[in-house]
Amino acid sequence: MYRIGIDLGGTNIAAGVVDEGQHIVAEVSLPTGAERPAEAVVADICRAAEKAMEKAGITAAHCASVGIGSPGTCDSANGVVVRAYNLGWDHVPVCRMLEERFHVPCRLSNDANCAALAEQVAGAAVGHDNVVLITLGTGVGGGIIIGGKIYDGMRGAGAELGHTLLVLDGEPCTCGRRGCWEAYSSATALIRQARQAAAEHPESLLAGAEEITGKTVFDAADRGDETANAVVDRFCDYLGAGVTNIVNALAPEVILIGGGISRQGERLLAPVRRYVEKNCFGGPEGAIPIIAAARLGNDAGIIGAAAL
Ligand code: BMX
Ligand code: ZN
Repeated sequence: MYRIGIDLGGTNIAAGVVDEGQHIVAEVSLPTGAERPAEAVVADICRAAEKAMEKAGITAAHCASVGIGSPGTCDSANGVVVRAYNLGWDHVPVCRMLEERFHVPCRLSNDANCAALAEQVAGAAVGHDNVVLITLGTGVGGGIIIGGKIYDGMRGAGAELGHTLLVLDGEPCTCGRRGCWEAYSSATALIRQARQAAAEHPESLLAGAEEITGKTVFDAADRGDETANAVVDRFCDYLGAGVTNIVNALAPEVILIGGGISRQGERLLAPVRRYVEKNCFGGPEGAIPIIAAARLGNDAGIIGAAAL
């Protein structure tokens, strides 16, 4: 039997057919067109899934289930996307809509929850039952696996680790509050921090860069640029502080860091590990988890959604 996994994002819909060995055997991606009504987006989710099945040479009759990962608050028990501001979705009963089309059970969870589940069943956290994954992208996504299962709290509103407080009265967050971890540790936040530093240090490579991306900042740091190194060091401290909060709250066995910035590997991970060892409750003798990069990259959304 196969399962369909759908990774719904603000920019793209990716649908994949996943086999029993957790491999994506066929995948189709379409633009989300989030400015359209939810019905039109769901119609394209179905179209992407159908095209992926066609590519794999199967039909819905060969599939046991459909799973979908969406940004925002997802009521997984009822299959409803409660709120996803980047999609403009408010109480969209996406599972019912997909079940009507494919006549197989549909499961829904938040995008980062799906990525965490994927890493646990097929990625960097295989063999561990208590795992936290954070994704550093436009925002900071959080996925918590406890006892091998997604934990997202009442009405699926939990595990929003990006919106735990890091700085009282701090930087504004996309959620309307201030000082959320997301406002310090997302790729968006890193770019903002680099732009500020570039304005203060016109001699820096960052000031000369045509466009600042997360990679530009790390590249300039690699080339010995002091300003860029200071930005990266501070960014790692913010990340370390947030990871320390997770260790103190949950002491999971593994904490994985995903998203584009995680490709920086040890330049990011080593300072975060040092920060946690120095600052977590219990110190170096405390419950220091494995802190590593996520492994599945863009495939995590599809594999995790299918695994729901
Ligand atoms: C936001 C929030 C989370 C999501 C996270 C990562 C919305 C629409 N999104 O904190 O639910 O998991 O972003 O999303 O409320 P990404 O866009 O960075 O991948
Ligand atoms: Zn927030």
